[in-house]
Amino acid sequence: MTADVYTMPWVGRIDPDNEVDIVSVNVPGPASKITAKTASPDGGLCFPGADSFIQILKSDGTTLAENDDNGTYCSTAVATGLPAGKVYIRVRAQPTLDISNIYIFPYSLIVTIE
Ligand SMILES: [Ca+2]
Repeated sequence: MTADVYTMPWVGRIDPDNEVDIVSVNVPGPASKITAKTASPDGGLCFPGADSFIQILKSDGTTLAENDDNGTYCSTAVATGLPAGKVYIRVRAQPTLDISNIYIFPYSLIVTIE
């Protein structure tokens, strides 16, 4: 899986429409918890045109956790019990939306490892 290595702060952009961003994160294990959430670029709430969808993936592409809306149009996914190694975070527009050229938006990605 091709991915940029996550660094904090992370501001990305879904552009063009239907773009998918993937970043990698190393967790220390043996039972790590990772929380990945999107926000607006300034860390605030997402708005209807910035409707992100987030997934935490294993290196084989298996989904560990995913979320569309966390109470706003932003997304928060949490995966627990992770062994040491690399996980991937995939951000895209909410996938059931198919209206072209509307869901182009910047976002920030906040990753916490415990
Ligand atoms: Ca959403």
